[in-house]
Amino acid sequence: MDILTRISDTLIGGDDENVARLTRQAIDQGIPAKDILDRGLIGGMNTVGERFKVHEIFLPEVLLSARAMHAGLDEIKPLLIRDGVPSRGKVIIGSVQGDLHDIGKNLVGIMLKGAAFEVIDLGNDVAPESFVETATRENAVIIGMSALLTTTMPMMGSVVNLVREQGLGDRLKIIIGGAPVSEEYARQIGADAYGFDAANAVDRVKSLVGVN
Ligand code: B1M
Repeated sequence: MDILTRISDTLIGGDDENVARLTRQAIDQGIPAKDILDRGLIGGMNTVGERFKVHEIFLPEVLLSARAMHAGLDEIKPLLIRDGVPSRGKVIIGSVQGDLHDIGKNLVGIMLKGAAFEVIDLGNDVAPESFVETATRENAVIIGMSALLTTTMPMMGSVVNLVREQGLGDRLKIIIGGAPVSEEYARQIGADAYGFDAANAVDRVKSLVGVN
């Protein structure tokens, strides 16, 4: 069995220590971080999602897999982040109010740091006011929101409305993402961009602030 399949299987089994160990081993073998991420870690997490949906596994198992995912991400993070590069601007990120899913959001944060943005991560379950107050105080150029639940998606619209009400829309752009979100939804609520994955989020943020 190749090492990426082993990472994926071990993540599905929720074994964080061995996911970290295998991820280090894959790095040592020279496998690109993007492959470890896409085929090993995210691949495993997608299977977890499918099994959870059909009630083959339950929340405790999903939580263990999420912990294992974070353990793997911690190992590849240094490969995705470039230090000491001048900042291209501040980005405020968070999972919206009511939403505790943070793996995708964390990944977006890591990739943005890798593209030389200064990232302020507000964590999960972030109130609309908190996004906007922090962005104003920090003079941020972007707010990035993640939602994984159809029930929490509408909070994104609340943030867009707050930004508009406060007349900040000219200098503060909004990008949204997460499994139930779409380009169409972004248009509907008046967000400036939608990112379908973390790498695409970086491309969209770059074009919003006008850098290559
Ligand atoms: Co939950 N969960 N969960 N869960 N969970 C989903 C989302 C679900 C689809 C599972 C399913 O039924 N198949 C389902 C949602 C159904 C729906 O609303 N349509 C669901 C449910 C129902 C729930 C609970 C309600 C379950 C319950 O309590 N009965 C509950 C809600 C808790 C809450 O938030 N209030 C719940 C809880 C949990 C855990 C806490 C156990 C755990 C989260 C742990 C954590 O995040 N620390 C968890 C997990 C792990 C999942 C699944 C299995 C995996 C999510 C994940 O991390 N994927 C998920 C099933 C699935 O998505 N297949 C599921 C990997 C991650 C890299 O992908 O986050 O999609 P993702 O991010 C992607 C893109 O979406 C994008 O980039 C990333 C890839 O590069 N992206 C952005 C994300 N944010 C972006 C922002 C951007 C741009 C791109 O710009 C700013």
